[in-house]
Amino acid sequence: MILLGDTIAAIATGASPGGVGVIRVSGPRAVEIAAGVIGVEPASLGREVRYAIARDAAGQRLDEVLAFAMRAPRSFTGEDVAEIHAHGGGANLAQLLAAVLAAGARAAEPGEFTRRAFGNGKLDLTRAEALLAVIESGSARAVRVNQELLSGSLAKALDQMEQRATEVMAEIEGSIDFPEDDLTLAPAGWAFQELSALRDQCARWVASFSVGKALRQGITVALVGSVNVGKSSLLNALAGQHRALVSSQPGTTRDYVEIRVEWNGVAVTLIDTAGLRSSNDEIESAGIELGRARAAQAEVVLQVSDQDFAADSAVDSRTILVRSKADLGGGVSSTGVLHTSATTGQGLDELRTRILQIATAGAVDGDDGVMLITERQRSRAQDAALRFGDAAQGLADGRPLEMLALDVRQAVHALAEMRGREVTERVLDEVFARFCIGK
Ligand SMILES: Nc1nc2c(ncn2[C@@H]2O[C@H](COP(=O)(O)OP(=O)(O)OP(=O)(O)O)[C@@H](O)[C@H]2O)c(=O)[nH]1
Ligand SMILES: [Mg+2]
Repeated sequence: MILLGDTIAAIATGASPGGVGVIRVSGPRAVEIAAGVIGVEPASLGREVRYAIARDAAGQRLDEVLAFAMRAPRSFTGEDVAEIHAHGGGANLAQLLAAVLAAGARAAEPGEFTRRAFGNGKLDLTRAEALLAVIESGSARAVRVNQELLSGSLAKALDQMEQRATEVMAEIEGSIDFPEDDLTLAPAGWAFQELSALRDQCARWVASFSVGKALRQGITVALVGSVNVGKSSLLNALAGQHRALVSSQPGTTRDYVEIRVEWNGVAVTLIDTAGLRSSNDEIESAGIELGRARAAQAEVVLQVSDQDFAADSAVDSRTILVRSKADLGGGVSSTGVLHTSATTGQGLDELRTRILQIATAGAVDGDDGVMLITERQRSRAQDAALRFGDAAQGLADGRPLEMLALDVRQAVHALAEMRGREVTERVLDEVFARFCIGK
């Protein structure tokens, strides 16, 4: 799809004051419009960078700039692009952009440059999403993961998977008239192995999404338990800072207290809550309620107690049983219970590890290093996993080959959607609306 659109322009650099700010212009008239503002034609990149004085329509001096052009299709968007590098500063750049718009460009929509790049086949949707993720990365680890995807690792893995699925489909369709002749379609034959492997691969990608999510948004961990069991002390010890009040008086914590830390590149918000007990104090009861509500939304809950847990204490998958004050002795180990001490630091490393394990569902990333980073990718991978699984099962059960072929075709369709092929304009609108203007 070639977008024969108009010419768009935007400030491409961040909002905070910087030494340099860039106005990006893209479209058929990009070079001509930039030339109108800076008084000379920007030379193509690789030849020369032009130094010039930018002026508005009335000839008023705006700024000293450097400018160059990238000619279609050898640019980010695949169109003619001109970049004007000016001094930074929001007001300064806004004046320059106004001059570019007055010269005939239209103000770009959020993500419109990247959308044009996508439309011109410069990157697929997984790379466009990775690009947004790189920009939004909040930690070094997030940058590494997102850069990997931006380099096209998921796109490449999807290509290979589509290739394999297409081969299986050809095999199935080729045998629809003569199924009995084909050993590869026997219940445990080659096609079954392939379909099962494809299903498992997609399922691993789905599992990797929670890691990506933890990386992007961070996780919250709530400490709950009775009064005086050492929740606030544990929070301080985990965070390595004295943040929450600690005292031997039961009911010390009334409001909830939050601390943000970074473990292993994952942003973790620790939430200390008011100790649970029945109370006639209105304020304390309200605090307990607040804590309860906050804990209900947390990815991980630390159930803290300074007494031994009953051997059959049932917990859900997001809860860790933490036996506190282990330095005082007397604790009896039971499976799944972690013994810690805020005083000596015992068990804290293990606790951090377990928290991260829960938040990332145990998976680090797909074994091919691929990690899904958007809900859109996750849902398409989930769909493909289901269809591949149905096809494999159908083969084992001897279902009609026409139905299996349909399953595989739908799986391939889901993979194509992941890459951004065969998707509706509405899906694209949603993806690119999350970008900032100028990207
Ligand atoms: N020996 C020992 N004492 C601890 C430890 N952790 C906490 N304590 C003591 O236990 C008492 C209660 O600690 P807090 O951290 O305030 O307990 P809490 O659960 O936040 O209490 P509330 O906010 O009242 O619900 C204090 O006297 C702490 O010094 C520990 O690991 N070892
Ligand atoms: Mg407390």
